[in-house]
Amino acid sequence: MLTLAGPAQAAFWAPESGGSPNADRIHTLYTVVFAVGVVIFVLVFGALVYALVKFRARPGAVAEQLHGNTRLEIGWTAGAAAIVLVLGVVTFALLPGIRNPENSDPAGWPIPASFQTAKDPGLLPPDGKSLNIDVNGQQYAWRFVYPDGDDDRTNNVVAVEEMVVPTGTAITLDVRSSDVGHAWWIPKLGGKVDALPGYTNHTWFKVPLGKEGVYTGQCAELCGRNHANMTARVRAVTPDEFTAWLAQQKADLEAAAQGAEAYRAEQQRQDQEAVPDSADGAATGEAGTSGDAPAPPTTTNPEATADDAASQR
Ligand SMILES: [Cu+2]
Repeated sequence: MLTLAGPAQAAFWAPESGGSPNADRIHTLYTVVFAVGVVIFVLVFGALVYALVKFRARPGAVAEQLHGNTRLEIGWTAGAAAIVLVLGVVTFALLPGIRNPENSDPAGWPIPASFQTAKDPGLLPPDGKSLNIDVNGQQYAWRFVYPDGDDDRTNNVVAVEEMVVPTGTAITLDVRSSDVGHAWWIPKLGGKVDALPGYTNHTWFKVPLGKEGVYTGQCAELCGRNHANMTARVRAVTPDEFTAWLAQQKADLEAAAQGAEAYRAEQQRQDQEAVPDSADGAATGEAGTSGDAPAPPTTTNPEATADDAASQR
């Protein structure tokens, strides 16, 4: 009864689909292969059951001795070859649409030209424009870094666990890991992609306009004791909502940077106020013994360090 329940059936015959064209094509491919398999199953088992019943042993019957049937043997060899050929042609016809990103829709999110990353053109849609998000797996969460127009990842908008994306827009992903092997998988948005340390894999998806919503998935590679809690989530919003979300994240980031700046300035001011104490201590030859004064800033002498290293050798 559990296996017959609707949700259990959702991805039983073929992977889930409906969130991105590549997932839909994977689903189509599975359906075609499955249908061919069902036809072969019915034919083979039908012939087997028919032969078992029709030619079963009867008292007094003598089995006919025969050898080979050239027409039949040529037939099933050619038939098998034709089946493999059909499956191969269908697969290779659908593969490019699964692998290669599609252009954004005209009503998709307008991607700023500065957001374009230097990427192999084969990993970008034909028009060369995508919203490229860095997906980093780490025990036990996914971290998403959005582009901001420069080459480094400093001060970029970051999301953890939930990726927010605009609909109707080509999203390309650089999938990496900072510790062990993970696998990125949101079934409705396409196939699994390994997230490996020291290597970057690529995938893409495009949630159709009007299909806004939350698409869930799960780390698909056993990555440690908390692997089961390493969920993945993509929230697809309208392009306008995405513009607002990105602006809000950016504003929060700047507010946090300003807060940190103000905190550092305050700390520096307090340190400077405390300086006279330690200067007195130094003057009387008691440096390092005055209890409440902060230690004077230490400077690293690169030559001394090099000498130390040399003497250790
Ligand atoms: Cu994982």
